Order: sequence, then structure tokens, then C-alpha cells
Amino acid sequence: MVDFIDEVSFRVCGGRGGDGCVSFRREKFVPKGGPDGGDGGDGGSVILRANSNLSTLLDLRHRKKYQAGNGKSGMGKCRDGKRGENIVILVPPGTLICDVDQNTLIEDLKVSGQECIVARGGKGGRGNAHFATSTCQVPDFAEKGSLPESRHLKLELKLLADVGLVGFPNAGKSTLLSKISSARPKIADYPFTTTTPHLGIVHTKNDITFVAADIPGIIKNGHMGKGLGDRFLRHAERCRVLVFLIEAHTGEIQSTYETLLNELQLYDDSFLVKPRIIALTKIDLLHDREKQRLPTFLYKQSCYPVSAVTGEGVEPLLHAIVHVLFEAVT
Ligand SMILES: Nc1nc2c(ncn2[C@@H]2O[C@H](COP(=O)(O)OP(=O)(O)O)[C@@H](O)[C@H]2O)c(=O)[nH]1
Ligand SMILES: [Mg+2]
Repeated sequence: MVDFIDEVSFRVCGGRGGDGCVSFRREKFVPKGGPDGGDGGDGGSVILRANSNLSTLLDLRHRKKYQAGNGKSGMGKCRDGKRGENIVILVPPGTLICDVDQNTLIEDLKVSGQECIVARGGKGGRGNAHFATSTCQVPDFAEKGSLPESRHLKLELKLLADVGLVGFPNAGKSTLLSKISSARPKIADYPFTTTTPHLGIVHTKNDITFVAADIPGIIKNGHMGKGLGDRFLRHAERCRVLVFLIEAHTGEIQSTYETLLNELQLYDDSFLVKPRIIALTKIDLLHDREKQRLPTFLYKQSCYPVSAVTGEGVEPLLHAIVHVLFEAVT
């Protein structure tokens, strides 16, 4: 089965190693004391770490390069230079890290907390204090810091949609998705059709991010389960919450809801145990009085009137989705 893919690419570069220092002790009455040049500090590394609080690569889209700190040079009196700062980039678990130039997989960060060093910093050079020997008591040289690793990375994440938007054609799924989501991850090829399910990343006002999928392909009268609907519904199967979209102005809200439930159940009983929310769509087409007559519950499920066109009701709907998602997690 084909998955949704979220993808970013950027360059990572470790810090240079600091140079070793050439220095000699200065003491009264001793014109040239022994060598006391300290070592350079190691350069910082760039590290990728999986973190289960993240679910997309979205936050990494805007930066093209990550550069760790350079090591500082060594100093006299055998003082070593400071290490360069590491950079830690957080990614969601399930992120594949690939080297673009070598076309290889570096690591698959599967579990939260797992780390991978993607660009090592250079080693600090040794100061001249290391190089005094019986034949060379006044070494006037030190090592240079070494060069860091640098790489062009591509990160790839297979996204699972948290929330599936289901409804018959024309219910307003695509329009609502484009209204609530800020980004559209690239979708892996669906070779068999020009109709693709869409995925959007939703950022709510209180900084919660979730992934919503528009699940097309549900058709009335038991057509589902064959061909397209079948493929798309497999996505819905993995969603944690389903939002049922039903046009509010048709006067057939309840029967449409029943038909939808029935269609889903024909495909798989497990849909009926998923938490669900009902959105009554296109309410901008209704007069105020008609809006007031909309049902607030259908079979004990709350209904949320929305208009993707005017934005009315969208915030309360998102709020409800987050609430149910959160309950669904714990
Ligand atoms: N007036 C109004 N029209 C809408 C709204 N949402 C969608 N539509 C229209 O309804 C039609 C079907 O919408 P679409 O999002 O493509 O439905 P989908 O088939 O469920 O994806 C399109 O012509 C949309 O412009 C809405 O909130 N208000
Ligand atoms: Mg659509």
C-alpha cells in the first residue's frame, strides 16, 4: 500500500577542530621555558534525535543548513580550547535519514530518544606541549584542527493520518482540508488514478499539530469496497479519529449519516468503534433560522456546523477534534 510521504532536505556540517597552540613558559630568569601550548577543542557535531512529541518534518522545511560550532584554539599555559557546540535536531520517530550524494540510507530513527550523529566535528589539534622530545626540546609547531564532516541529507517520514475526513462526494472534504491545513506533504504516487487522497498538516491555535487526510472514494449504494474506495479506505482504517462530513442544506442529514455509517461498516466493522465527529458542512448556504434547526446530536454524537468558505464553526470543530484525539491517545 502506498503511504503519504513527508520529505525535507538540508545540509549538515560539523564544526572545525580548534588548532593546537604554540607557546612557551615564560618565567623570570628562564629565557625560554618548556612548551606549554594547549590543545584545540573538538568541533561540535550535528545530531538527529527522534522525539515522540513530533509527528511531521514540517518544522525543518525552512532551514537549508545546520552548522555546529567550531572548536576554539588551544592557549598558553596548557589551556585547551573549548569544544564547539553540538546541534541536536529533533525529528519524529520513523524518520529515515539518507545521504543524498552517496544515495545511501544512514539510519532509520525508529524509537523516541534514538540518536544518530550525521556530521562529526573535526578533532582539535594538539598543542606544542605534546611534541617535546629529547631531541626537540623547543617544538615550535602544533597540530592544526581537523576538518569536520559535511553532508547533504534527505529526511523522509511516512505519515500516518491522525484524522480522516470521510463523506460522500461533494460533501466538502477537500475544501475543508485546504481551509484547516497549512502544508501539503508530497503524496506518494498513486499509479492507478488521477484522484489522490490529500493530506494536510493542521496547526491549531494552541500549538497542537495533527495530520488530517481527505479520504475520497466513498460512494452511495454499496459501490464501495471495490477499486478506489477500497484503496483509500485503508488510509481511513489507520486514522485515530474520523470526521463525518454531511452537507447541512440537503435536509437529509440523518439519512446521509446512516448511509455513511452503513457503507463504512460494510467495508470493515472496526470503523464503528473509532471515535467520530460529525461536521455539518456549507452552513453559509443556510439562513440563520435554518442553522438553528440543525441537529446538535445524531445518535449521541455531537454535530458541528461549519463553513469552509466563511470559516464559521471551524475553530470549534478543530477544538473538538483535538479533544477527541487527545482522549483517543490516552
Ligand atoms: N457554499 C459552500 N460551498 C462549499 C463549501 N465547502 C465546499 N463547497 C463547495 O462544494 C463543492 C464540493 O466541495 P469539495 O471540497 O470538492 O467536496 P469533496 O468532494 O467532499 O472533496 C465545491 O464546489 C466547493 O466549492 C462551503 O463551506 N460552503
Ligand atoms: Mg474532494
